[in-house]
Amino acid sequence: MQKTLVILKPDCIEQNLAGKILDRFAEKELKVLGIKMIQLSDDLLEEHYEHHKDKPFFPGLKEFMQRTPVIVVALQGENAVDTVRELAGATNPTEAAEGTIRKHHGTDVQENVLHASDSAENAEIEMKRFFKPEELFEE
Ligand code: 3AN
Repeated sequence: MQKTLVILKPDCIEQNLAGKILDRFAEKELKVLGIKMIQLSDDLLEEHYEHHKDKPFFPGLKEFMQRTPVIVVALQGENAVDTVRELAGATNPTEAAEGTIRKHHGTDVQENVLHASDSAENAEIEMKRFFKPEELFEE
């Protein structure tokens, strides 16, 4: 069993796609351990996108991620990290495979519907970043 952290980004919220995306996770038998809607702060975004902090697109990325509240979701299931990244598709929707969430609903490399942890190690870090222990309901 593995955990992963998903952020349903502002373009997802604006298109009212949250239910549809959560259904895709349920179809893969991923269980929700925690879920909440939050407005991302500058500090949280700077920590989460540390690897992009010096990139020219960072200010635009920050503005986009704060355009509406987002929904953060902690999931658990078999191979959860790879399962969700496969469902999501490539970062750039034009390069994403047919049938993936980003291919269907993504706009461009920035407005690509969701964030998903890229490793089990990062999933643990990201879950702690966005959830307090008492907000996660593990069996
Ligand atoms: P992923 O979200 O697929 O793991 P990362 O970690 O490379 O991809 O990028 C994190 C987020 O930063 C992306 N989801 C996207 O919103 C944004 N991003 C990445 N590259 C660019 C870019 N060249 N221009 C604008 N935004 C970008």
